[in-house]
Amino acid sequence: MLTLYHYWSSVCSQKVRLCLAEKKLSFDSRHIDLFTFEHWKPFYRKINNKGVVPALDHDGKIIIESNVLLEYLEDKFPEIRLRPGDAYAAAQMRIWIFNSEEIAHTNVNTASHNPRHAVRLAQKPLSEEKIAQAAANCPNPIIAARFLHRHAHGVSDAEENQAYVALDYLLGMMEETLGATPWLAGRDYSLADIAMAPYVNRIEVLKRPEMVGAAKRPRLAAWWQKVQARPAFQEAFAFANPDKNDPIKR
Ligand SMILES: N[C@@H](CCC(=O)N[C@@H](CS)C(=O)NCC(=O)O)C(=O)O
Repeated sequence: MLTLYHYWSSVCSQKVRLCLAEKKLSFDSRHIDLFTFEHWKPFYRKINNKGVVPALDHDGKIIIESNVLLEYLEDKFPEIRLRPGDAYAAAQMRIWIFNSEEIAHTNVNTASHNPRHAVRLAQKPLSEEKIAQAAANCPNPIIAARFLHRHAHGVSDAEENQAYVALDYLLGMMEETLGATPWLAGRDYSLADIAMAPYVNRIEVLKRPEMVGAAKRPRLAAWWQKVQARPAFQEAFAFANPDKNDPIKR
């Protein structure tokens, strides 16, 4: 049995939901509300002591880290293949998975703070005491420090601009790759495309959607259309937000 601990619009959760949907695997859903700090509550700390989603429980065994989860699902459920058989193509796939962690994740997180995370937190303002308490419950000092810093100062224009510079660089590499092959790791859709799709989805709703538009990056835009047309994409991204008052809709 598969139980996924996830948040509806978290990019890392979307990655895993995409992989599960492509492989036609059903799962029990445990939605963890990041904006009421459920991911730092004692029950979830036992599941993922890094204080982040997602986490997967597979027959009582817990696996964390979205990119590790993608390969775990591929190894355990290989009937529908999402890793190229060819070693070179598999290496390309892993480079894109690595890029998704090294470049996409950090910078999308930075660029998402002011227009999304801060907006949500402002909906239900918390006393300074409650904020300090939430951070104290976070098991991961890196995340706790970032949370407190951003609560106090937000993300500066300089930090945001730097994040977009990094993302632009990454999207440029995608455009180049997609000039040579139809998918990121070669001729077949793979975990590489799954690892990158949620970030492209997010960039489209942030402040510089033109970065993924057809005028600037025609191959990337065509790839993005093909990704969205997949039934698994529709399924994974249709996961409804339980909080109907959330001002963020995608
Ligand atoms: N490397 C981790 C990153 C997980 C991560 O940062 N998850 C975000 C959502 S996409 C999260 O839970 N953030 C909570 C927080 O920063 O408080 C993975 O790929 O699973």
